[in-house]
Amino acid sequence: MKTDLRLYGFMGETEPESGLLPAVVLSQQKDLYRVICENGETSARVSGKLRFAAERPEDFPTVGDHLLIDYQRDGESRIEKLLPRRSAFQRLDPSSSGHAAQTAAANFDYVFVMQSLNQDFNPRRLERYLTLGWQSGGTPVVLLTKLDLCGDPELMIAQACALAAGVDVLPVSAVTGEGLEEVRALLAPGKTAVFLGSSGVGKSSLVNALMGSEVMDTGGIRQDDDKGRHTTTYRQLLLLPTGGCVIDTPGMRELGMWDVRGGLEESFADVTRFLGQCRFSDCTHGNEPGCAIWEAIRDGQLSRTRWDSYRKLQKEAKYADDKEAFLRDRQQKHKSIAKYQRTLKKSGKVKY
Ligand SMILES: Nc1nc2c(ncn2[C@@H]2O[C@H](COP(=O)(O)OP(=O)(O)O)[C@@H](O)[C@H]2O)c(=O)[nH]1
Ligand SMILES: [Mg+2]
Repeated sequence: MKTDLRLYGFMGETEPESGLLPAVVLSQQKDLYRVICENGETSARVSGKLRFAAERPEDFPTVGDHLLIDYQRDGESRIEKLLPRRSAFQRLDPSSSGHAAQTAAANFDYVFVMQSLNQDFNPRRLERYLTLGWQSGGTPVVLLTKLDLCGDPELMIAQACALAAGVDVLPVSAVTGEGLEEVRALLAPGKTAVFLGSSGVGKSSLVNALMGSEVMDTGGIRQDDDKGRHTTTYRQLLLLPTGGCVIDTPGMRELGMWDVRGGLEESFADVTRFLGQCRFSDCTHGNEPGCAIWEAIRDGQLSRTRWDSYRKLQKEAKYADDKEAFLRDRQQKHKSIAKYQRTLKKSGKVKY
């Protein structure tokens, strides 16, 4: 029987090119991919042509990506084409000393922003995750985990709801199963969720609870262990018995702020609605007269903490931008220094 790729979120939006089959990436270990196509699972590598055409690290496939492959029944298939992504997480590529983006997961519908109710709950981090969530193109959903360990979750739930305006907030327990029905209801067939949360928050436990079996190791085993000790490094996109999919990728932990400007607009709508309303169009929101931000803070229409958080995240986003520009400038400078030295050498003014 042929595998129905619609279960993996592939809606057949493209005309397959002659001889190529649509496929979805289940996992990746360096250059080797595990993908699923109508004939089932197969190993695959990027073709020479696609590798040659790839200009940036983002142009390489990642977990959740939709592809066209040259299927080989025996041996490795070849990935010939990467199809457009409807959502993606960029993270700073650790091998590039933090100045290039890399895609960590693609084509998900929901971003499960996870914090635990017993010790991990941190409003500032929640804001950061929500911003990243919006920016990815997915819909964030807040999952407050370990409900069974928290005697009085009401305050934290209310706090999360206040920060995450317009976003569902679901308290869950992987141990008692409370709240799992609400999570399953979101993950209808063809829908995919990706998890965003610190180590130990309960991502793998939730995957196991949703799967109904122990597919993931839990309990703080290092997830990005190169030796592949952890099952997460092997299997990253999982099909749930109820039809939806989850992505629990080890790379999500190192997510840096990349370009969050789009996400900031949405997760800080309560702040941005006051922007552009100051007396001076170039107001820096310092101590100029007629600053709409400070008026809103004084009137109690805008919270000071929210304004500070917004400024902080904005600065981080700018830093990521600037770092790129900085490196470009530096490279340019080195080039012109080298050119200048060559001219000097030719003119005989200096001897090396
Ligand atoms: N009591 C309780 N413990 C949980 C729950 N979810 C996870 N844990 C525990 O928290 C620890 C970390 O969970 P794990 O799923 O490995 O977190 P991950 O690092 O985010 O994948 C493990 O010891 C789990 O048993 C929960 O809902 N209730
Ligand atoms: Mg885990």
